[in-house]
Amino acid sequence: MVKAICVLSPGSQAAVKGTLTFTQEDPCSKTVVSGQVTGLSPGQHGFHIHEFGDYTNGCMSAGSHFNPHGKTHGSPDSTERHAGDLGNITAGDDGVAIVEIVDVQIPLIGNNSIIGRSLVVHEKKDDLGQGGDEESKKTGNAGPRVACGVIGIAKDTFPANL
Ligand SMILES: [Cu+2]
Ligand SMILES: [Zn+2]
Repeated sequence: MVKAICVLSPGSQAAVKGTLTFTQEDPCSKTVVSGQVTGLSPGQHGFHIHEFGDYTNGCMSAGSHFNPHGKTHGSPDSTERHAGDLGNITAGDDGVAIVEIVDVQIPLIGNNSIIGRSLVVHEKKDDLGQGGDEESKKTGNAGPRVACGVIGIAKDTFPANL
């Protein structure tokens, strides 16, 4: 099993914090993302893998949505989506979002591994490409990046598994 971890760093809202773990059993299995994000405004927030693991100028340096197949932005359930499109997470009135996502397009092993890229949490809801404007097909109109973090190899992954 390969395991990766992402500790969120501040973006446009310093109060947003979180730790997410990523696990993939073998090259054919889906990746499981689990953990929690706190300090959010109640409601839905766009949740994506972005292309660069770069925090030089904060979350803006993470680049665009991870898109190795040249697709347009969409829902995680759609065939027309960026690989990094994980939809939305939902915070309760306490500002806490519990994350439990299983996805086939964000491998930790092999080509298109997301290790070394970034996870970004947005201020607004991702419209999943259904917003009817041009931006919807690029970013889902999810707005500012409230927090982000680089996805790194976790200590209980053996290098031989990568
Ligand atoms: Cu994003
Ligand atoms: Zn996207």
